[in-house]
Amino acid sequence: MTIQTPVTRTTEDLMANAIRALAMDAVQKANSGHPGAPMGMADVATVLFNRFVSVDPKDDRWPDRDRFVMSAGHGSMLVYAINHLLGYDDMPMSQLQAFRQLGARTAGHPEYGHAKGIETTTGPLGQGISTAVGMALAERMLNARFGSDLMDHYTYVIAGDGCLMEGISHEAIDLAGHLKLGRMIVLWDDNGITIDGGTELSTSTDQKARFAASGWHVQAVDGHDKEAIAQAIEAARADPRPSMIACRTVIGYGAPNKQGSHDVHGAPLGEDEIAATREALNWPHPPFHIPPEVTEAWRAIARRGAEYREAWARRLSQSPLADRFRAAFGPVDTKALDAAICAYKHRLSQDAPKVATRKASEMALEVVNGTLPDMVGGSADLTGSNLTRTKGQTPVGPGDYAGNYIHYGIREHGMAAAMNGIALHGGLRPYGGTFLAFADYARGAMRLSALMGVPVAYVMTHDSIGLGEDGPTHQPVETIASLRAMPDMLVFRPADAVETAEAWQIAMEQTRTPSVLALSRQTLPTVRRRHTDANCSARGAYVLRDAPRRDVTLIATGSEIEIALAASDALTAEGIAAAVVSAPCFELFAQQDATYRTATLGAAPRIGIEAAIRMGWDLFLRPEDGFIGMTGFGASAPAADLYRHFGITAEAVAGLAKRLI
Ligand SMILES: Cc1ncc(C[n+]2csc(CCOP(=O)(O)OP(=O)(O)O)c2C)c(N)n1
Ligand SMILES: [Mg+2]
Repeated sequence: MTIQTPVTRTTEDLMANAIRALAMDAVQKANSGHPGAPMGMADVATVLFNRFVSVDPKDDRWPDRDRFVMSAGHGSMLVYAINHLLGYDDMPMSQLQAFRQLGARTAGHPEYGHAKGIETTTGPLGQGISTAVGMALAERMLNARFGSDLMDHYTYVIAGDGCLMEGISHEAIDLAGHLKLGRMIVLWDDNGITIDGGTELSTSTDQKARFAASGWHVQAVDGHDKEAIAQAIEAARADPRPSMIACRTVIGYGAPNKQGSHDVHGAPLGEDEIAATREALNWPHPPFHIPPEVTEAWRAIARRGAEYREAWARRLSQSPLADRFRAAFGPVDTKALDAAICAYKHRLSQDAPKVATRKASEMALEVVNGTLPDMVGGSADLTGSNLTRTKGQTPVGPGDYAGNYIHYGIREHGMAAAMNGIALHGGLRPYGGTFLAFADYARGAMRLSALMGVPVAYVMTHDSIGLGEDGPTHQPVETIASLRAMPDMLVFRPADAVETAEAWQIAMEQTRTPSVLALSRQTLPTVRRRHTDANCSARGAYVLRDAPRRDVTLIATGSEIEIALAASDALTAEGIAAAVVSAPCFELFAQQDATYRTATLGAAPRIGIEAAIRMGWDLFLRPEDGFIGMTGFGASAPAADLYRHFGITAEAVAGLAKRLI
């Protein structure tokens, strides 16, 4: 199709063409990347920023800034171009010229933390729109706490056909519609094209009807008609429902021979087509050159944002809630947490409760939530099983955001992404629960927690065959190993109430690392009977029961500590000295120095015990050492029968120990 070249060009046309030119030139220089989406959505993005978005490149952490999420992360050049044009000091033209190169901030997909103004990592389609739900929810929750003077912004999302086809988008749209997140505005790049070709190859969904069915305000516009776009955004902001604007666009708009085709989705245009595009757009400037008047027009947006931020800062300084607000956006009070957890552990060691670690988690959360006022709990419809809701917590509901507990519904993936969004937004500290086996349903977003370094806490109960009768569909055997395989994620499997409290303390002290707490359904004894102020779990593994000498070292986690201790008792009765090492967190143990690790593990034969597969245990076990655990899926039966059936017993451990020494 041909594009019509307007006779006169408004400033916004030039601003949009600057995005197009930078996108096609950067992709060409990198010889890699996606010019189609940035060129197609350049008009929408220009109108959005020029007329609506409040950000201040001089203070990219300003809490009340509008959030902009490029959910179609392959269109990263749109973000880099805009951030360059707005004047972010870490996005000079040299960064655009180094697009997709090692060490550049301009990674293939937008990476949170690499450059200012990137609100979340996107690229896995569907994550951005779902993370944005958490941002929009956090905004309303903080608005309920601090009022519109301090928190009153929008969350804008550009989503492509891919984002809307991904299953997670359904969870996100459903949740946002239910919660009436009216400050969330999704601009759908309705270009009818994905990688394989036209969208008719793979979808027949009426997206507008889908959003409307979930309670969204829906509009459709020509995504190249700037006045229509502006009017639609205006209406979206005014409507109390979350809004979706279907922006009918031409992918690669401006490239006369390639636009409108999947050829322009993810490959450089080529020198000839770039020359033709310059001609068609009447953009005579050389690559990476933006005329000063165009830059100036973009900088005016930044100046407007700075004025808004300054006015906001004045309101904050005069607000009686200023200290509380700053504390919410500041670091966790680790001193208060340490004091509270220490006192609580003291009581536990004396009381020695016999409770499941999921119950112990609830008990620890009473302490944590009582100490840290910004905690936000939740569960994917398993509140009574995950035990994630503490006494004072009240639920968040449609239009009612004063609470601090979120019923995420049966949406594990959406919950995890929303928690990322809440954590990224700042001001609140999210945790949420489901069964450990369903970590697989949440994994895409959990992986982004780790990659971005956001300290979300995942409460994952029913952590082994020990859950019993629900059977192998619900019994994780490979899940713990797979989560341990994920870089930059702390996986805790505490043995008792004391270790569970310690795990919560460590998780809440993290500033850049998410945590998983794998917790038992079944009751476990308190094994840490001697109180220590020190957090023993912080070393990852430690000697729980020492032996006068080491004939064998039994290393276990979680519910299998009880088995290790029973085996140690049996062996001791036979004159065999068996030390027991508790290993609640492999990742933290791996960080200890060699001296500590050697002293903890000893030179004697070792046996690892965990009701899960062996993968990952090489951190503790040498080839000649033994392992008692699972080799396949579980079964449906009472827990005690299952442990016997799969040979995870004190007798089996003692027998293996005798064979090894
Ligand atoms: C979860 C996930 N699956 C697959 C991909 C690979 N991928 C990147 S872009 C894309 C097509 C996206 O189509 P659309 O959102 O319509 O983008 P457009 O082609 O219009 O730019 C695919 C399949 C991905 N990035 N994430
Ligand atoms: Mg598309």
